[in-house]
Amino acid sequence: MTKLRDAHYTRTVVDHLLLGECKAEVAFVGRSNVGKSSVLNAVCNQKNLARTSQTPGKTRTINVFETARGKWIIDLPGYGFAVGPASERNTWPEMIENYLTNRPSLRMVYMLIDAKVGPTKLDRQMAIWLQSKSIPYRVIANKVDKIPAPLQQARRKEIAGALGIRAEDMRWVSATKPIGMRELEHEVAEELSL
Ligand SMILES: Nc1nc2c(ncn2[C@@H]2O[C@H](COP(=O)(O)OP(=O)(O)OP(=O)(O)O)[C@@H](O)[C@H]2O)c(=O)[nH]1
Ligand SMILES: [Mg+2]
Repeated sequence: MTKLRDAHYTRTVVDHLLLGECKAEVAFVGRSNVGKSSVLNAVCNQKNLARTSQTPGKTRTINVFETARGKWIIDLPGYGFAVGPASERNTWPEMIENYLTNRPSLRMVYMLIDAKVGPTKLDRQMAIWLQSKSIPYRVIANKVDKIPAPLQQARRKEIAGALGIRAEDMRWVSATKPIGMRELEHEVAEELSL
């Protein structure tokens, strides 16, 4: 058990400048519908902390969840799925980019990949961009429950290979089945020095 289980919603903003300071934070990024909000909930062992949906484009704002005083977990909008008015669509990537490049307290970005879909072109671009900005990130393959058990090892290597990282350096989780989530919980708690 970690303090992540005490996490509670604190605020929603559309501009990182309105966030204020904190001691440490981690954030989830990835394609729309990859399961960022679901993984956030699962890692905190809570069902309805962040809003989830079967329809891509559910999270459209920067949402803050506090686990202990000044220790935040951030749910971000997804990328790669355009819905809504053009003006709103255009603000998504910028909102994410501005957030990621302007938070000195950001300890780790968890970049989610759909284990079944594999890394998309946008996922690879995001990884390269994070590297170019020296933003610490870790790749998490989610929805691994969709991969039959005998194929999982090969799939894991394949996804890591496509991203140019070692399979051991990538987390392998499911937000809906109990796979990999407790390890991730401890890792996040450590990043936040909880
Ligand atoms: N089978 C399976 N489904 C999952 C898993 N994680 C999330 N889902 C489903 O995927 C859909 C999208 O989940 P969300 O958590 O809303 O995804 P998101 O990345 O936050 O999406 P946006 O907010 O739109 O960017 C929901 O129907 C979830 O139930 C998983 O590990 N396995
Ligand atoms: Mg979401």
